[in-house]
Amino acid sequence: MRIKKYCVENVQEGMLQIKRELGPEAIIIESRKVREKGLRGLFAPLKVEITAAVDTSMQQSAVAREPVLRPQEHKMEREITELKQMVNQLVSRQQKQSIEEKGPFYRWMQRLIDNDVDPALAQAILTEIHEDFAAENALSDEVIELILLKKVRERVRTAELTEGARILSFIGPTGVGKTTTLAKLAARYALYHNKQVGMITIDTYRIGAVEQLRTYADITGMPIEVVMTPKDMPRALEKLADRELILVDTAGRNSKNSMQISELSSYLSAMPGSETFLVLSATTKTKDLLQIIENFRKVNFNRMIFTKLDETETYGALLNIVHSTKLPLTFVTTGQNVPDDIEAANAEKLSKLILGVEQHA
Ligand SMILES: Nc1nc2c(ncn2[C@@H]2O[C@H](COP(=O)(O)OP(=O)(O)OP(=O)(O)O)[C@@H](O)[C@H]2O)c(=O)[nH]1
Ligand SMILES: [Mg+2]
Repeated sequence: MRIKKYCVENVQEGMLQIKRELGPEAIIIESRKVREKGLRGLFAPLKVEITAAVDTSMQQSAVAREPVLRPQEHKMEREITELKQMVNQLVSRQQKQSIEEKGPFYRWMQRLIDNDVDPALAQAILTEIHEDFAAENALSDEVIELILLKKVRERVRTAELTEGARILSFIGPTGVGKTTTLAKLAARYALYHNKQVGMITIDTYRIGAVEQLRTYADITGMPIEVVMTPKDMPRALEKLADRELILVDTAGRNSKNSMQISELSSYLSAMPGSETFLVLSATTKTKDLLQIIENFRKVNFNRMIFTKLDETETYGALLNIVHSTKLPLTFVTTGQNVPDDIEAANAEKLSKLILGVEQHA
């Protein structure tokens, strides 16, 4: 008996090689998909490893006795038929695995990219999985999905508000939902946490902006202070001295306007100890979000809020941004209703959205 292993591109190529080297009597003992070792193997097509065997004593005697030994011929015919069946089975199995041929993680890479995860980040995550689990022969889809969820979850930083937080400021580009988010939080802290809440608005750019917040303040009976210059800030804070929580609204800034950003910075410097939220919309492209973050860096924001999760189908941008800023997400908002459409950021839930395992409810 002679046994030999062949590592080939596909079954057909393997069969030809086996036939050439071992003769038509060779039978296939085992065939499996294998991946090249190392990084190269991550996206390279899978190879086929075929173990074939041939009974060498039979090979020799078959040639010598062929003209007279009809039962032997019969056996060979049967073996060839079996061989053909085996090849057919292998070919159909190979077709089923055609996606896998592009690499076992190709499909998952595609899934992450389809959900707007930055390709470089997607590749880094999958390379990590590949390295951690290189020893495992074949991971089932279910297992890969669980590992992926864990890897994404590890990167989605979330952090609840600290107990002692008293001043919360909301900054960000125009129209992302700063005022609405502030109103949601004000109502929730007042209603559900029995906090004495006050508001400050330094949104003096837009006509009607002060009125928007004043309307919410009137409905909830909360005091509101309008601040026109950074110098007015201490007085406003003093007026709200009895408040346990002060929420500060700011005008949406075009982050490309560095004058506006510097001005915003001086307002925030007048509020030491402020928890400053950069409010971003989940509907904004990653590239634009990265630029916005860069432009707002001067203002020392230390947390983020993503709004309008209800207005998009893909959530990869959240992962890209949290990963890039290394700053935590504290809240996400999911609609226009005040105060209902806001949630504490939950890494478990967000990673399912990012991976497209769950849709936003
Ligand atoms: N669908 C959806 N709409 C939202 C959400 N949050 C806010 N909005 C809407 O977005 C629009 C703008 O909201 P604002 O709160 O005025 O935004 P802003 O950031 O304060 O805007 P400026 O002060 O002009 O910069 C409003 O129509 C809100 O109802 C959300 O989570 N989902
Ligand atoms: Mg506003």
